[in-house]
Amino acid sequence: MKILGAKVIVCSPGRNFVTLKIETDEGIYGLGDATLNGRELAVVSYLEDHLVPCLIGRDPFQTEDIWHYFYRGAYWRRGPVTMTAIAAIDMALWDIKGKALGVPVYNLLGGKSRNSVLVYAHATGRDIGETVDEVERYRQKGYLAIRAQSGIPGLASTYGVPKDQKYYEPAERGLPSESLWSTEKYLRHVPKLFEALRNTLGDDLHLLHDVHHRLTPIQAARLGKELEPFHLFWMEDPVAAELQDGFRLIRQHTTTPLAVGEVFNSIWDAEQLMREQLIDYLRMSIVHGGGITAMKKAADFAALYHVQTGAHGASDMSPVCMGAALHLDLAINNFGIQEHMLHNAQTEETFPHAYFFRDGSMYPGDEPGLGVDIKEDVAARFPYERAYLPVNRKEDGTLFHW
Ligand code: GCO
Ligand code: MG
Repeated sequence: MKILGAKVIVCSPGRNFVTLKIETDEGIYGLGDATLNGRELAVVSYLEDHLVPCLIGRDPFQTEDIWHYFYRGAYWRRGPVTMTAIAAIDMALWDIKGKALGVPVYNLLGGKSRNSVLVYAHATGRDIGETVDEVERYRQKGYLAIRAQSGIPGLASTYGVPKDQKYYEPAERGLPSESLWSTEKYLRHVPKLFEALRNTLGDDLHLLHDVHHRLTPIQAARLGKELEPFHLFWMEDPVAAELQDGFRLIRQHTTTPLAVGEVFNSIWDAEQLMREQLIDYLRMSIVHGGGITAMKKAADFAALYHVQTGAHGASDMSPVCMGAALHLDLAINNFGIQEHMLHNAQTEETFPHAYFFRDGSMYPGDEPGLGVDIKEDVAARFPYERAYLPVNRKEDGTLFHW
């Protein structure tokens, strides 16, 4: 089998998605997600101008060699744009391999290691009362694990909280908006949120929280300690993770489990964190972590250090990535949990998929390949629209982590 060509499809059914479609001489095609929130067109150019021409004529079964060709062979390694582009190619090739062999991709990765994939949903509210109600609403839908975020008294906008009644969607159309931040107000508020959640909902539910990179190590240590009585499943991205050493300090102070990695694009971003057992869950996604080939290796390395996976699955991972994630989640032994942020109705219409949700878990389905397709005529109805994540400032105007 030979690769005949590949095209990059950009669409915006409510938010922007970039999809790579690789076509072969046997009529089989494969899909890969290439979406990098707010930097979508950089990946489109990287693929169209630099990688796709090198793919023509290759054997799509050579997932390992093609991955190294683009990673090692390019001389310039790593970085989110590069690794998202490589990931898209890798996902599409695994999709082709599965379709050609007539098997779902999980069977090429080791087969089923479990019956179902535990997922967590996002519950947010403008205040503690609304968040408690939202968590309860998700519990009634069957979710066993729920991430809880709430507006912070005295701050006009908060990460994770929708501005109107729609589902939370972090990227906004147009140029970046600006949010305001106060570490003090945040640190005073969050323990009260989890105290209210446990008092109202009891101990059974898995509760998660995303700090979104905003604390220093000693502040994160304080928050982790104050959250210990509420037994969180994890505290996510407590600090900006460039300084891997910073996690030692957090770890010395708290037993609240730590999850990190949604912005990582290479195993080297997490190697020290895993080797020194400074984290409990690796959040790298297939689309930003270099593909199925790279993430299978990262998961196997994590297993050596008792680190489990907890892949990023926000709405900016397209259904193609979600499908790919579920195949890997089902196949590896050290799977922990999968994030599941719902896509809107237009996205569901654009990307028909075999995966489904039932009783708190998800299933990739048994279709050959990844089990996700794209309706190009529907995608064409939703052209690209410039959109960015917000920029964050402290109340005195200092630029801060978003
Ligand atoms: C999460 C994430 C998202 C990101 C978004 C950025 O845990 O789901 O933090 O909300 O902010 O995916 O592109
Ligand atoms: Mg996050």
